[in-house]
Amino acid sequence: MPGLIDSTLREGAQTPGVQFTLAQKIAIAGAVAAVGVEEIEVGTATPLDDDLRPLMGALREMPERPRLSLWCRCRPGDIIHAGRLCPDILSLSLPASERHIRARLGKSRDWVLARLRESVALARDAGIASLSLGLEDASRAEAGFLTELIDAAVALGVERIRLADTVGILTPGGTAELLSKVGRRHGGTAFGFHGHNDFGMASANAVSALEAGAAWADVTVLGLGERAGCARLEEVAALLVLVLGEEKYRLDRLPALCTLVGKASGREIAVNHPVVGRGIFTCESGLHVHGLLADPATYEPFAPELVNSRRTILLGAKSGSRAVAGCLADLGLQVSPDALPGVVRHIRGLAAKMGRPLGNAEIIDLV
Ligand code: HCA
Ligand code: CU
Repeated sequence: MPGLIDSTLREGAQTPGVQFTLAQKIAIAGAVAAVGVEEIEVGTATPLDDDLRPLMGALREMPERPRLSLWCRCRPGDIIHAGRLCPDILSLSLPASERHIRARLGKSRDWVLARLRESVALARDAGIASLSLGLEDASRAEAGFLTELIDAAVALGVERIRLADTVGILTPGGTAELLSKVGRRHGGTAFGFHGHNDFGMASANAVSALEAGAAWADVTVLGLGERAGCARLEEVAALLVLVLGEEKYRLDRLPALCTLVGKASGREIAVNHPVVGRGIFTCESGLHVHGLLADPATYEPFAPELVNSRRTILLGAKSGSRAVAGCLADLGLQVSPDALPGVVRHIRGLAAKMGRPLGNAEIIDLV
């Protein structure tokens, strides 16, 4: 599988209220590259963005850099501008659904097909070697027209075609069906998938697209993006490595990347955020603590150290005697088997009264 395209600097930067500085953009790209992501969508090609030229210049100097792409509307001025910025690949974007073509733009299908031909020709004239076509709202496009658009793009030699689930309405099964269908018709073309998270399906859909033969899936750090955002880099990369066995991303770099993007975007990272939440390896309930002490894999899908974290076992109102015995042993405290039930009762009672689990010092005091 070729891999992931991080769009934190393009779609992520569109998030309401998010405004990265040039220095932040350079730092984020460096941290994304450190994870081993294959391609970075650096921004939207438009003469209105003063950061793009210095940003592309700085990123081109990165050692072992990912491929650098730009996203671009099919406007002549923007395409010519993109050519001057020399991306490794330019992603031209056009709407595929009736709603976007007619209601938003007041145009026709023929207009879209004509724009595609003109834009590809203009991009080639501008010296852009590799082209991607992003089909906006592909998940709601009429099937026949979607096929017509893809056929036209393939005939024009577009190297990659990206299907966007712009309003996040696909299920993982529907995503797989869509990608398998286009893949069957155009075996030689690389397909990409860009999924939104309006129903919480974005990361699952990204994985589903890859499993169904997509070469590329778009992601953003912390799922930044319009509305509920996009597929999350940290979730998709961790699943690819830890469940599907693709040993190509450095997961220990994810916490630093997410912290950096969290600060730059003003977003808190939830305690239970998959992969990088600070509470995901904390356990208090007796049943789970017992399992973890016997064999961590009973209740952990992967070792915390793989994502630079560690396990925390709390003693509280839900703790059982094995958890208490295990924790006391860890703290170097000796309690006879006869006294253990009383200690457990005390710990549970005190924790319930305080409404929180006990810290080490409180446990030592109590014992
Ligand atoms: C947007 C556009 C887009 C484009 C995707 C693409 C979408 O809403 O800003 O060109 O591949 O989600 O449709 O991000
Ligand atoms: Cu999008």
